[in-house]
Amino acid sequence: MVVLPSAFCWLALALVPKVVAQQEDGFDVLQYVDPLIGASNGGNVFPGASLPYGMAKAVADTTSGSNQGGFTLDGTPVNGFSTMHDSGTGGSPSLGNFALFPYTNCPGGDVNNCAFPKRIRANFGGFNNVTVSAKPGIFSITLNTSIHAEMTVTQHASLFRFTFPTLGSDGQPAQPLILQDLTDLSNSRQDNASVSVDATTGRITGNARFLPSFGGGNYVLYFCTDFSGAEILDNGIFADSRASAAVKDLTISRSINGYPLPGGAFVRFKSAVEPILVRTATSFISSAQACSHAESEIPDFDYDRVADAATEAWRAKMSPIKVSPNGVDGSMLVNFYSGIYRTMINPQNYTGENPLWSSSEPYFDSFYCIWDLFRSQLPFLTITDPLAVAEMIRSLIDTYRNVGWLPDCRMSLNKGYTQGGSNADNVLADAYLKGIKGGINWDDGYAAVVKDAEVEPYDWCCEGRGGLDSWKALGYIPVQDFDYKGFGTMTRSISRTLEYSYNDFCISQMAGAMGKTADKEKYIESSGNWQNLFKADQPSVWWNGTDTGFVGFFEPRFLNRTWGYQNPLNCSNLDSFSVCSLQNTGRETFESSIWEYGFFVPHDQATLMTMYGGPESFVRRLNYLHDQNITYIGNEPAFLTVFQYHYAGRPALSARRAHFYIPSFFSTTPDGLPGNDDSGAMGSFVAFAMMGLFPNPGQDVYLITPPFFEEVNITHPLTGKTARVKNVGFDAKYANVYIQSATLDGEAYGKNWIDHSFFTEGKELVLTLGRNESAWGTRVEDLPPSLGRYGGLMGRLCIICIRGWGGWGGAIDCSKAFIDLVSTCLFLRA
Ligand SMILES: *[C@@H]1O[C@H](CO)[C@@H](O)[C@H](O)[C@H]1NC(C)=O
Ligand SMILES: *[C@@H]1O[C@H](CO)[C@@H](O)[C@H](O)[C@H]1NC(C)=O
Ligand SMILES: *[C@@H]1O[C@H](CO)[C@@H](O)[C@H](O)[C@H]1NC(C)=O
Ligand SMILES: *[C@@H]1O[C@H](CO)[C@@H](O)[C@H](O)[C@H]1NC(C)=O
Ligand SMILES: *[C@@H]1O[C@H](CO)[C@@H](O)[C@H](O)[C@H]1NC(C)=O
Ligand SMILES: *[C@@H]1O[C@H](CO)[C@@H](O)[C@H](O)[C@H]1NC(C)=O
Ligand SMILES: *[C@@H]1O[C@H](CO)[C@@H](O)[C@H](O)[C@H]1NC(C)=O
Ligand SMILES: *[C@@H]1O[C@H](CO)[C@@H](O)[C@H](O)[C@H]1NC(C)=O
Ligand SMILES: *[C@@H]1O[C@H](CO)[C@@H](O)[C@H](O)[C@H]1NC(C)=O
Ligand SMILES: *[C@H]1O[C@H](CO)[C@@H](O)[C@H](O)[C@@H]1NC(C)=O
Repeated sequence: MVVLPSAFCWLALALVPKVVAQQEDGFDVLQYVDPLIGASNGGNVFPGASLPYGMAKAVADTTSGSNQGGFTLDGTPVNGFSTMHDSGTGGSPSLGNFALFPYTNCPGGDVNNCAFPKRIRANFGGFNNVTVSAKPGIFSITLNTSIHAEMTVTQHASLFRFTFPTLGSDGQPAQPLILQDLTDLSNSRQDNASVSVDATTGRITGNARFLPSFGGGNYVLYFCTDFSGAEILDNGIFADSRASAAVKDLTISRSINGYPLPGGAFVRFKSAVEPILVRTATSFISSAQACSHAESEIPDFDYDRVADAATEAWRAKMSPIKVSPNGVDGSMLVNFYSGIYRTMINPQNYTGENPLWSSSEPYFDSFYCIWDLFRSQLPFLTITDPLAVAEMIRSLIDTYRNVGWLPDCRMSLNKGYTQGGSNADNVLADAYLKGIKGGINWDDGYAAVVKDAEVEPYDWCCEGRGGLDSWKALGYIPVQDFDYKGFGTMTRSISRTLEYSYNDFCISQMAGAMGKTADKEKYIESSGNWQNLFKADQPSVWWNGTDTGFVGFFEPRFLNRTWGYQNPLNCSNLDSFSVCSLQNTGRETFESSIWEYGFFVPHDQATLMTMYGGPESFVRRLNYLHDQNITYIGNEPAFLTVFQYHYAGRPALSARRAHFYIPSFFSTTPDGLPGNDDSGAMGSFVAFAMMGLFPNPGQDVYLITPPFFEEVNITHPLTGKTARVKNVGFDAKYANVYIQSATLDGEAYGKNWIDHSFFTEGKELVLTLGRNESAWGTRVEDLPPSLGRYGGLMGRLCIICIRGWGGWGGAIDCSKAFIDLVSTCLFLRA
C-alpha cells in the first residue's frame, strides 16, 4: 500500500534539504516569500500551509464571497479551519472540507451555548489583520476571542495548535470545545454524510460527498482527526444548532434548506493549560487511510518538528534559483520569489489517493485549469522541477488511459470544463521537446494527443475537442456548427479554431521529433487552419464610432463559408457588456477579444505578421492592444502578447512592456494580483518575466529580455549544472533595459531567443545593457522560429491577394500590401 512509502518519502525529503539550506552566503530565499500576496481583491490564492504540491493545505477559512482559496484579508471573519484547498480559483470556491472551529468554553458549561452552525460561529471569527502570519509551510492567526491558531502540514495531514486564554467569554475557566463540521467552502455537501467520535480517545472520523468547483460529477472525501495536549471532558455530535455528548454517531441529510444542514462532532477538554494540538488528515480512499496517513506522518504531534520539515521542503525546492539582490528594491525580490512559490501549490500530488482506477502511475489532481497552466506555470516547473513535471505528465497520460481523454481541467477527482482547445497537447509537446523523461510512456502520450485531434468525445464539455467533422471538412470551427456526434457549448468558434490550430502544431512537433513524418506533415497542414478565419478587410471601430485604424481581423464564419460578425473589441477588457465565458449565450472568443486572440498564432508569427501588413504594422497593433487596455494582464491570454515584439525584431519593446506591467500590475500586497492566480499562472508569469526568459509554450523557445536583477542563477535539479544570466550595465532603476549585445558561453550571441539546453547544460548568457534600443536581436536570423518565413513575403502576399479575391469574399489592397512588404524588407534588413 502507499501509506508507508509515501510517509517515508516525505520524511526523507524533509531531511535531505538541511544540507542545501546552509547557504554559504547567508541568502535565505524564504525570507522573500509572502504567501499573502493575492489573498484579497480576487487573487484567491491559497495563503496557508502546504508542502510543494501537497494534498494537505491548512488555513483559516473566511466568509468572503470571492471564490477564495480559503483565507482572505478583506475584512470578512473566519468560520472554520480546514485542510484541503485549491489556489487561485475562479469559478466557485474549491474544497475547504471538514472545518474545525475552537471555543474557549461554552458559556455556563452547556455545549448548546457554543455556536455550531457555520453562519453563526462566524460571529466568533473576527480578527485583526496584524495577527496574521503566513510563511511557506506555516500559517497563524489570532481571533478576537484571543484564541491563537497555528497550523502546519505534511503531505496528507495538517497539524493545528490552538492556544486558549485562561478564561472563557463568561469569565469562567477555559474548557475548550473544538468542533468539526461536515461542510465545505461552497456548501456543496450531498446527502448522507456521516461522522463518529470515539468516546475514549476523541478521535473523529467521517466522510461526505461534495461537488467539484469547476466541473461535473462529485467526490467522496474521508477524514480522521485526533487531539493531544489536554484531557478530554466529553464529546459527541451536533445537528444544526444542538449538540449532545450522549450521541457519538451521526448520518445527516443535505436537507431542504438550500444549504447543507450543519452537522458534525465536537470534543471538549477539561482545561487549556497547554495548547491543544489537532491532527487531521484526509483521504479519498477511506477514513482508515486518512488515520494511517496521520499516524505515520505526524506520530508525535510535534508541531515544531513538522513546521521545520515543511519549511525545509520549501527551501530545498526554491534554493536552486538565486538572484543577486544588488541594488534592487526588496519588493522586487518578494515579487519574484513569491511568484515562484505559488507555482508549487497546485497541481496537487494525490498519488495513492485515487479511488477511480488502480495503477502504479503517479496521480496528480487540481490541474485547475490547463488552459491557464500550459502558458507559463508548467513550463516554469519544467525548468525548476522536471521530476515533478514528469509525474504530472504521467498522471495526465494515465488519466487518458483510464478515462479516455487527456483532461483540459481536473479537480477533486473530476473532469473540469474545457475552455478552448485540448491544451494538454501543448503541455505534452512542451515537455517532450525539452527532453523530459522520468518514466513517461511517450508512445501513450502521443496516442493521447492524436486522439484529441481525431476522435470527438460525445460530451466535449470536459475533454477533447468538439466540431471535428467541420474542422476537417472546412478547416475551421463554424459559428452555429452542425454537430450531431458530440455535444458541448457551441460558442467560441474563433478561439477554438485558433487553439485547435496550435494544438495540432504541438502534435506535429511531437510527431516530427518521434520520426512520424506523415503525421508531422498532416498536423502542420491543419495547424494552418487559423488562416481560414482571417477576414482581410475587417475594420475595427470603437463603440463611440472612432476607427482604430487597423484592418484585417479574425471573424466567425458559417458552415456555408460566408462570414458572421463579432466586433473585434467585444469581450475585451473594456467590454463589460458581452457574455464571454462558458455560458451558452457566450461569444465566439473565450474570455478575450478578437483583438487579443488575433495574436494567438504562437507557431506562425511570420505569416501572421505578413497578414497584418508587416512587422511595423504588427508592432503598432501590439502597442495599441496594450496601450488602449484592450488586453488585461490579469487573464492568461495576455501573457505571450507582452513578449511577441521579439517576432517583429523588436526585443527591446518586449523588455519595455514587461516593465510596464511589473510591478505596477503586480505588487507585493494582498490585493496585488490583477486577477485570479489560477493555480500559479500569474505567479509564473511574474517569475519568468523577471527572470528574463519567457517561454513560447509548446516550443523549445525562450524569448530573451534582461532579468530584473543583476544576475540570475538556476541550478538544474537533475544535471546539477547552473545556468546563469548576467546583466552588464545593470541599472536597478530600469532605465537600462535594452540589450546592446550578448554572449553565450563567451561567444557573441545575436539570436533573441534561446533553447532549453541553456538550463540543462548550465550555459552562461551575458547581456550588455544600455538606455536605447539597439540592433541586437533584430535581424531575420535572430528571430525565434516560425512556421512561415520571415521577410521573403512576396509569395505569401500574392497567395493572400488571390485568396482575398477568390474564396474569401473580401478584397485586400495589394498595392498597400506591396508597400508593407517593402517596408518589412527594409526593416528586417534581410
Ligand atoms: C508524489 O507523491 C508520491 C507518493 O507520496 C511520492 O512518491 C512522489 O515523490 C511525490 N511527487 C512529488 C513531485 O512530490
Ligand atoms: C476584531 O477585532 C478588531 C480589532 O482588534 C476589530 O477591528 C474588529 O471589528 C473585530 N471584529 C469583530 C467581528 O469583532
Ligand atoms: C441516504 O440515506 C437514506 C436512508 O438510508 C436513503 O434512503 C437515501 O437513498 C440515501 N441517499 C443517497 C443519496 O444515497
Ligand atoms: C552565480 O554563479 C556564479 C558562478 O558560480 C557565482 O559567481 C555568482 O555569485 C552566482 N550569483 C548568484 C546571484 O548567486
Ligand atoms: C472613442 O473611444 C476610444 C477608446 O476608448 C478613444 O480612444 C477615443 O478617443 C474615443 N473617441 C472619441 C471621439 O471620444
Ligand atoms: C450562409 O449561412 C448563414 C447562416 O445560416 C445565412 O445567414 C446566410 O444567408 C447563408 N449564405 C448563403 C450565401 O447561403
Ligand atoms: C460589444 O460591446 C459593447 C461594449 O460593451 C456593447 O455595447 C455591445 O452591445 C457589444 N456588442 C455585442 C453584439 O454584444
Ligand atoms: C489603461 O488602464 C490604466 C490603469 O489600469 C490607466 O491608467 C490608463 O489610463 C488606461 N489607458 C487608457 C488608454 O484607457
Ligand atoms: C539614447 O536615448 C536618449 C534618450 O532617449 C537620447 O537622448 C540619446 O541621444 C540616445 N543615445 C544614443 C546613443 O542614441
Ligand atoms: C484587513 O482589515 C480590514 C478590516 O478588518 C479590511 O477591511 C482590510 O481590507 C484589511 N486588509 C488588508 C490587506 O489590509
